[in-house]
Amino acid sequence: MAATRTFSIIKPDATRRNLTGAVTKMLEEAGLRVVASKRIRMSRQQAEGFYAVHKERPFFEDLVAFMISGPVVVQVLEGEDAVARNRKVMGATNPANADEGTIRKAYAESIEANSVHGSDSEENAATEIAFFFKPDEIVG
Ligand code: IDP
Ligand code: MG
Repeated sequence: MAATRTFSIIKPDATRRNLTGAVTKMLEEAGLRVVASKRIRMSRQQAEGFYAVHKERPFFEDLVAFMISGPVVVQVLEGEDAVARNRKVMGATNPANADEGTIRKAYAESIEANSVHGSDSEENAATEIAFFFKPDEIVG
């Protein structure tokens, strides 16, 4: 199977606790390669745009406030079946339901401050990658 790409964010709860390397190590050990990475402070406009699919959800305002509360690390990950591979190593949205060996089981603080984002489909991965990266910033 050919390598594919997905989009990841190391969220503010993880950057605050200096877990960028620890999270990235788990991604790499799961067979994913970081082919683009930058540490940014998201603007409110970016966070609202990125999470627009959730704007009717009751937690939307809190989620946006959380995502702009500190730096994040946006990454493009490459690997075999990258979207599913990343979702597997991330673990369930709510860390209380996350399997052993997953990033959220190891590091998430709560259902909101759950350390990582990962695209949920190939189509959304392409959209999310283009939201934060120019093609020449991705080096496979
Ligand atoms: P996912 O990140 O596992 O794909 P989504 O349902 O897409 O989960 O939700 C996006 C993000 O919104 C979650 O990662 C989490 O930070 C936050 N979130 C999801 N559900 C809740 C909730 O019930 N309360 C508070 N925050 C939530
Ligand atoms: Mg999601």
